Amino acid sequence: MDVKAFTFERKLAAWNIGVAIAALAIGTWFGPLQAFEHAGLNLYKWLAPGIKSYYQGLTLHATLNALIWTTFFIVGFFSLTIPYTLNRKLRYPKVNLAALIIMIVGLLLAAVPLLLNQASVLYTFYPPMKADPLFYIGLTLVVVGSWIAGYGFYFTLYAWRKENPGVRTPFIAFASVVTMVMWQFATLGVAAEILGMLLPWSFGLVKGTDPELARTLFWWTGHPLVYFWLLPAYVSWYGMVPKQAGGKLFSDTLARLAFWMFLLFSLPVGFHHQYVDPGVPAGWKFLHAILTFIVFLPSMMTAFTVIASLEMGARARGGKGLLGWILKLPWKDPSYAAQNLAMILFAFGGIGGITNASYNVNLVIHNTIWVPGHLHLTVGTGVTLTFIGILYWLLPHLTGKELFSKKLGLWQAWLWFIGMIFFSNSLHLLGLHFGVPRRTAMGMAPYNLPEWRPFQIEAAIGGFILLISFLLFLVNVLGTVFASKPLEKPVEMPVAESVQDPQLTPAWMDNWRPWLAATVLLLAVAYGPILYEMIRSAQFVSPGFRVW
Ligand code: HAS
Repeated sequence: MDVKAFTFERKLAAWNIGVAIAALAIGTWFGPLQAFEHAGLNLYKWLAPGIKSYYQGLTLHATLNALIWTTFFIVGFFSLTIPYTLNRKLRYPKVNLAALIIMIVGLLLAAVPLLLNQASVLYTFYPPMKADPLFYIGLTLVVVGSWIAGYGFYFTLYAWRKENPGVRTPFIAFASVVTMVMWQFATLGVAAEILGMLLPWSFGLVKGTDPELARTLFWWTGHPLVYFWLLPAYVSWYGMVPKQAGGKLFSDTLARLAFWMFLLFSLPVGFHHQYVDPGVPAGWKFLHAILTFIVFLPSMMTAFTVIASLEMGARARGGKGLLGWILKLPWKDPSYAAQNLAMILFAFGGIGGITNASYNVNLVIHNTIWVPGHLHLTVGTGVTLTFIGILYWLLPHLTGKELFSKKLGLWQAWLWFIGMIFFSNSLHLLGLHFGVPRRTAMGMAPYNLPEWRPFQIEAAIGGFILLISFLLFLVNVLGTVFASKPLEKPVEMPVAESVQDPQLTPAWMDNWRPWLAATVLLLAVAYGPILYEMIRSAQFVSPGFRVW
């Protein structure tokens, strides 16, 4: 592949990823501040009057990290993975450029009320909390921009398929496009919520809103959102990490099947976030619980396939024994180490996910600080540490410069791993044993009990280690961009070959129609009747509240 032919795609990726890292660099600071506040050390007072409260900080933290860092990184990453593995330039580069511009405009618009404390509604923006209209407009533009980026990718794949009839789509391009299509379906819920309900309400065009309907539309998007974050990490775990480990993708067919299953089952599961909502009948919660247990399966298939692929690589490097091969994995490569450490903690996040999905256990942990424990193992480590690991080869690839320091990269990955163990362990225990609430400035809460303190201090220690880890990452990014030597030999995107010739993968695994039809059908069954009923009986009576 001639990388020079992809100059536009590389610039596009660099811009997207630059914005993503900038968002992470701002959003991350608030994480340790929250952990310190819970442990009784309130540093927020030093940020006043700029940042007015814990809740403004928490909104900035989750919006910038969970929504902005991820979305920009993913769109930037796919701007390379799709053209590179198809060996074809983007079909309509202007479409993808327009997408980037719209996303940046959206981000800037949303930033204004966020920074002015006019939208401290947390990243789930549940009504009846009401934000400034600019916040909703900004988020809408970020989502619309990501749709347009998706259209650019679909046109590219479509053109490639016409030029290569009968050829199986290369796995990485295939999996990247499936992710964007899933996102397209997923975001219909939040689009309906914002455009149909929240925006007119925040402009004062309608007096009231219906929080239950809004929450349901939100979680139509909210759960698949987590797979939108996860699947690009899986693209790397299936398609790139085996190459870095010296191995091959264990099964092209199994990998594709996992992605099709994610398209089908990521979407109709939103009610597992609403088990305690009184307005949702039990039968619908049951259906979504069953579907949630099904969406667990492609992740188990991923665990099996990825570990098998890594084992093959390690054995090819001389690894022996039942587990001894693990030592032969390329642990000294920061890109590899970060991603493997991310996988290990993600497995624990997955176990927590199944706990959450189980109705009666969910009643114990729902709205407790256990949930942030879960989400920091999944999006905060499985996804974010993987993206950081990807950046350890991607930054040199994009800048043409050596990674500033491999050693710093390794320290960063291990410190993240260790810090997150402390942090998430204490959050899980606080939630499970004591029912400590999430999203609460515990330092101010009169009911904060002394026996919670040791765990809160453990979380603060974890938060501090994570902060150090993040600073090392930033030094490596800035060092690579501004102070590193030019590469002697270009760094290429690692692409793992498959053990089995992809051409032998059954044709129906590369045929979009049945999978798209099944997705629409399943969505219609899992949401159609209940949404009809909710819309029919909606009560748009709740005024907006500003609780911060
Ligand atoms: Fe979740 C809440 C259920 C996965 C993120 N989740 C959240 C929230 C977030 C989130 C952000 O059912 C909070 C939302 C809010 O603000 O209210 N989650 C699940 C289930 C899964 C799951 C069943 N979650 C994720 C992922 C996330 C994420 C992925 C982000 C990326 N989650 C829930 C539920 C709630 C919830 C309820 C609501 C709780 C409540 O009451 O509020 C599953 O998909 C997980 C499957 C994962 C696995 C792990 C597979 C392991 C792999 C690695 C293998 C490699 C290894 C390395 C071990 C089965 C693939 C080997 C090592 C070598 C050395 C070789």
